Amino acid sequence: MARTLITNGTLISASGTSKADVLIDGETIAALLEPGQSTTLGIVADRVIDATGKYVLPGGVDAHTHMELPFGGTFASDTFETGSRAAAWGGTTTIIDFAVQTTGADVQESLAAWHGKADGECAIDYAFHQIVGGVDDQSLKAMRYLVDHEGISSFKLFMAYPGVFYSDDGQILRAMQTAADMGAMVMMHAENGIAIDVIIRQMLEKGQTDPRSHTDSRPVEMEEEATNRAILLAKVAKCPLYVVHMSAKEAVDTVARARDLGANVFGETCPQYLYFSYEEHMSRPGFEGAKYVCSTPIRRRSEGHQEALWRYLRTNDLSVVATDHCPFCFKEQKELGVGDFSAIPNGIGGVEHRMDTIYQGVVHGELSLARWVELCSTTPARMFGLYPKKGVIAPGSDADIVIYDPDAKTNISVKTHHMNMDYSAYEGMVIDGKVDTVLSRGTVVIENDAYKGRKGHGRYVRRGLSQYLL
Ligand code: DUC
Ligand code: ZN
Ligand code: ZN
Repeated sequence: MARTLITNGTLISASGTSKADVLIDGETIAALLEPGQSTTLGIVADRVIDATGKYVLPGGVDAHTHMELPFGGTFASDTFETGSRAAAWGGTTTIIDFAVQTTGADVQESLAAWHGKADGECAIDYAFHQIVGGVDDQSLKAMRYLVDHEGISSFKLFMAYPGVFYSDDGQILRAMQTAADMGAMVMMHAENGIAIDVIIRQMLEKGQTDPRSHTDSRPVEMEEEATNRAILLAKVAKCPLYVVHMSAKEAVDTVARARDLGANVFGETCPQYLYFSYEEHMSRPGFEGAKYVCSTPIRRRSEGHQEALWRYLRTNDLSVVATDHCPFCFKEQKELGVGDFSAIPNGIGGVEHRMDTIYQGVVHGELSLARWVELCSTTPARMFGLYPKKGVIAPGSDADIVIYDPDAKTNISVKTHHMNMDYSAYEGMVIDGKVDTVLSRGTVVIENDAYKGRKGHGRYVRRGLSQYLL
């Protein structure tokens, strides 16, 4: 088994920073050594990586991606091959993607189809959540099977998208009861889709068709109401609840209140909600705002959502930053919605930029280094039953490691990114810091600005139950 030694770096974990060398044996971490200890002990490594002046952190865990998601008559443009490679470039070494069951389809067959898309394609390790788009006796039974036999311990339900993924309150309650019984997590897309569809129709009738109408059609109250309803349904079912892609401060307020009362309720936000705004991005001239159409929507900066989200990331009322990576090209995909904002495929690609964009929170004094790692790696691993295989640099853990250079800069552009998209939502953003070297289970996959990995290196990881419950 090849041995690798990472020396002279500053180790960042969810609990703080320290000076330590990391010894890797094959695919796992063998030991953490005090500086100089490897020489004293006469340790010989096949390869030494000098991390002087750099941070050494556990590889990122992106708990929310949608490779090849069918949506709005098209498919998210990254395959597992292109998307997992882009993730590696950005310092993410595990993705949790969503297998999709639509109404009437068989859950286990839909999971098998997702395995078929990912098997042998990924550059990094991957796991799945299961979307249950049609809650009935059969799918409830399948949920139990997936927890027991398939390493899937979290199920996404939708209060939005009537006729596509939508579940009504009775269906949600039943799925939550089943999940609770199994110790599994329900993940919720919390927007009142029935009311939103009424607003969309009314806006289109009035001739409001431009991309920024997408935000106007999904008022803050629609997210707030649905989040609160999901929290109360979860309370009745005694089910852990994880609310995905939160953008409205009023919605996170409801999560914070539930958490203050000791509930197993958790919030996730995404870089797009921390950086993009209605005023600056959704309102760009022509059809440009379509690049930022996602759900929940990009909110008004003037309403204070961004500041509140950063604050909630500090207080842990938002516990995870994921990307909701759901890329669509501008040409031919986003353009499906020219003349009708409701036909713009919902989603932003960002799997490559999460570690960098959230590191800016450290640069700007919003987050500590430890909190950066906690939000982007350790908590998602614990939240979704991957810990301590993932999310930590400790003996016995997978050697998924990022060496991060705080003194370098990253220029984000469609010209240099690796996602399969014809634009970058982050175009022109200059970032302090840079992903320098990435190891996936002991194998170097990114080094010297080059991809050294291969498709098929990434393996499916079976997950246990959440290790994060209160
Ligand atoms: N939101 C998005 O922006 N895209 C895909 C699905 C979703 O819920
Ligand atoms: Zn969603
Ligand atoms: Zn999503």
